[in-house]
Amino acid sequence: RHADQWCRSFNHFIAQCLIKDFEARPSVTHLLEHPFIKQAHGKDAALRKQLSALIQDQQNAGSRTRTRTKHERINTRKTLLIESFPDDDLVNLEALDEETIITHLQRRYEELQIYTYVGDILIALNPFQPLKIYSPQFSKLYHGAKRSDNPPHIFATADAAYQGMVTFCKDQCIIISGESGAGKTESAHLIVQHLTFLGKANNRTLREKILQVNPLVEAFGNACTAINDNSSRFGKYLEMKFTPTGAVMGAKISEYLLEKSRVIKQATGEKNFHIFYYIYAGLYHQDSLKKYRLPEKTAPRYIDSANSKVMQDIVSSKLYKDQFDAIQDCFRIIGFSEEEVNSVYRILAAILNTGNIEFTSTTSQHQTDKSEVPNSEALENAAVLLCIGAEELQEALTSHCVVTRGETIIRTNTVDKATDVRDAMSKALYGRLFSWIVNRINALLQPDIKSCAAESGMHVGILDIFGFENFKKNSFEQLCINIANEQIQFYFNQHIFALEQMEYQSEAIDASLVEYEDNRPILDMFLQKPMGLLSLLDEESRFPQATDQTLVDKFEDNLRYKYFWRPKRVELCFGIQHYAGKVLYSVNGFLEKNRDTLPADIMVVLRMSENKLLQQLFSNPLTKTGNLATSRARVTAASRSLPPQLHAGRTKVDTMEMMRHPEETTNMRRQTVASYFRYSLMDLLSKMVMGTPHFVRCIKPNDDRQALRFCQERVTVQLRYTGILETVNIRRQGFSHRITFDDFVKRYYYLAFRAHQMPESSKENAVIILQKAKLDNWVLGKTKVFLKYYHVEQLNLLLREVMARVVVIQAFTKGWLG
Ligand code: AOV
Ligand code: MG
Repeated sequence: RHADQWCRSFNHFIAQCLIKDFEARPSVTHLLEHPFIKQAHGKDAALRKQLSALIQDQQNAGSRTRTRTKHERINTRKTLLIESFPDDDLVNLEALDEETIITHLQRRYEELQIYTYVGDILIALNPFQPLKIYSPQFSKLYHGAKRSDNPPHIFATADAAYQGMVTFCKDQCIIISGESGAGKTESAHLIVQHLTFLGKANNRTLREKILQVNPLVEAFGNACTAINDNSSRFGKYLEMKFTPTGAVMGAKISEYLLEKSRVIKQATGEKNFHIFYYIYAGLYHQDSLKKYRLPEKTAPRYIDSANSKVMQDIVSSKLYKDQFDAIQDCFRIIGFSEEEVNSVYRILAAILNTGNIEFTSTTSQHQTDKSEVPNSEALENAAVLLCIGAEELQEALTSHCVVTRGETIIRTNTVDKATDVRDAMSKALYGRLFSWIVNRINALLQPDIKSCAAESGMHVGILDIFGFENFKKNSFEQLCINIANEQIQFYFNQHIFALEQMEYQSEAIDASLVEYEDNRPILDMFLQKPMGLLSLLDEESRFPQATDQTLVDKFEDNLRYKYFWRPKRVELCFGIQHYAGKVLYSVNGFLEKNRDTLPADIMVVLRMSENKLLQQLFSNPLTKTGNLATSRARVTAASRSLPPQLHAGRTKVDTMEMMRHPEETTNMRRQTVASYFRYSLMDLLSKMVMGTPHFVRCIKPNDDRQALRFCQERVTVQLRYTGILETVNIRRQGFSHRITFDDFVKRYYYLAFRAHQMPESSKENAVIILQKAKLDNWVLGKTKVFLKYYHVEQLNLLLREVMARVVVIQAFTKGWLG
């Protein structure tokens, strides 16, 4: 009788174990393959009944959240019922070592399960092939579903953000990170897609508009690099705004640090911003190249620096032309006027023509080097397109005014100088055009202010920046990009760390037990004032006599960090040990790029344009800065009417001062790219910390962009530096398992109590079990037992042993073993 009673409670226990297991791994096959079930299935009717009810329950629960029509159901099964597994979440794995994690990810990747959770973080492996898991059916499937209902998915993360926003009335922020080509931008698109699906806008047009934002901005801000054919060359924070009930009502983009230098020059094998090729192809097929004064035979230098077959590509590629049509649609749907679009094309064509302006050297009667424009076609084209005078443009390119002690002098530019001014003008035109487009989109997608909801609305922000880069040659752009990535990494660390700490504190456990290294010292090395790298760069940029050599010497003398080194054999280079790896930077051009000067003379000419858009780009609507700039420009303009004999250079002046980009000459007087960058980072960070964060970590499985190729080494490195392994390690080193007293006692009471006497779920009983299992180093919180990973391993081992004994006894008493 006693044995019988014992068996019943044992059955109950086994069923409980199976239910737990089944919840984590809702696969019927798996359950039926369980050794106990296999053995018991045919012999224990009560258990059989219980199990089939359970399976039925699970299936019903599953199908409730799944699609409705038969067709959809079949489709979804086919594509999606690659079942959920316990390793959907790495934190659930019993063994948390690197090798196990990598093996799991590899197996999943090979089964095209590109998404995996690590706690609340989503890992996304780039599949490098289109997957059929992003249709509206999938959006439906993930809509409001429990996380364990479906395999991990980017839609689940988007959904969690949306639900979090609606439920807690709090802004959310999805931070997508990963190195170049890892899939951040694609992920951002998918998130926007799911959010537009969720935030059913009352008017369809708004939804359509929002979906066009990314493609449009990316046509202007993305380009083909050595690593990624569609590489983001700017950082983007897209806020999708919702009403309190969760209907989408608008959007706003903030852009960060566009890589303007790409307009004038690209590294070998790389290209200019997409839009240049799109419009060239589009205008070619529309027979409008002439109208925009673009050459028909050879492509302009800015888009054909390597003397490649660009023109052939443009003419023959249907892709470029299709993209042009798509961009036209984007402009139209978002609401740009035809006149505006036309002006945008004119400016782009003007930039291309500007790049074709050449200078030759002549010697004036005063023996100063002077530059001239021998063939004025490109210059005239640019001037016509910009609606400015060709002569004024030429003058602004080949000479400059300086004001000193109340005297205005015009000095001639050397060929090199004139070339620099030309390129500075192109960069300024493009940079300002880009910002204008972004602002215009924001204005067109602004929530309707008349509706009161606008004020009480909330948003989900999506951060997609340029990923960590390490090319053969790295310059100022890479430095900024990598610092931005350091900052995001820092935020990530902070968040994970803070979460851990909070959990410890709420359980009244000593939080100093959570320990790990972060990348703060590297960030300090860059951002600290006045001795951080960016400050040193700014300081050096202020000296007109500074050279690459003095700059790199200054870095070496002042940056006493283990993360900085100066390679002996490579001149004018310095190395940084970033969180994501070692990068060697060449300081060549750092100073110029940081100063980013646009001569006032050019400003003046462009401001006199008859084109409305251009006037807008170069006017200063706000701030005192504007007044300063205008007054300075006025002085310069006035100086043009001076008699020619006064034009020759006489006095030594601080030309840098005069050449300072007026808008950027704020109260601090010298606004450099570095200081603007620092400000942008702060701005970005402040946006991020305002919302509840959700992290997506994109991983590049191989460097050849091959589908299904999983390079263990590459993945390990990325997992390590993104802190995924660190996160897992924190858990591993700290108390990886936190189990409520109730759960703990229910799960392990067999180890200390009689099987049929389930004890009360108390802290005391938990301690009795832990002591009986001869464990130490565990900690008790207010409601939970904090265990190390090896405690759990030990407990499970003990439990299995006890169970094995029990199974034998039970089998014996039931006569299963004959
Ligand atoms: P990135 O944004 O992380 O790089 P992208 O999002 O542009 O990288 O992804 C690079 C390429 O990988 C894309 O053009 C796609 O071909 C492919 N890809 C990425 N994610 C997916 C996906 N979910 N499904 C199918 N293909 C995908 V950079 O912007 O360079 O840092 O600056
Ligand atoms: Mg990108």
